[in-house]
Amino acid sequence: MNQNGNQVRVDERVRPAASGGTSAAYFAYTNLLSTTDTLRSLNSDVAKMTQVHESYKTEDGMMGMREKKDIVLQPGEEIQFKQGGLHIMLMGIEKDLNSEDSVTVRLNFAEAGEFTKRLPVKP
Ligand SMILES: [Cu+2]
Repeated sequence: MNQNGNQVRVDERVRPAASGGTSAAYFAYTNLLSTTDTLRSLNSDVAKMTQVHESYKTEDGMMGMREKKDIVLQPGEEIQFKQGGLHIMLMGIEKDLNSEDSVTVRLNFAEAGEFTKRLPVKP
């Protein structure tokens, strides 16, 4: 929520990247079930490895990021993957990602099953 009480929308996109590099995917997902759900695994069609990362401040004030495991969503809870926060990290990019390409990210939940998201590549 922002200060007006409106839901903040995530700019859905994947960052451009060169083959062999890394990229990140940004979007939001809401648990529409009436039960708690857990993210079991994720993958994408353009990367060798796909992980949920969190951004954090290191002891010397630098920004770092690390894998975030145990993603648990309460009923109705929305998770936002966005720049500077939780994000989907795409590692080992297998081809150049340029504007107007699109990328598929799949999230696998214990309860909701597979959720597929198609995202545009945008700087
Ligand atoms: Cu990351």
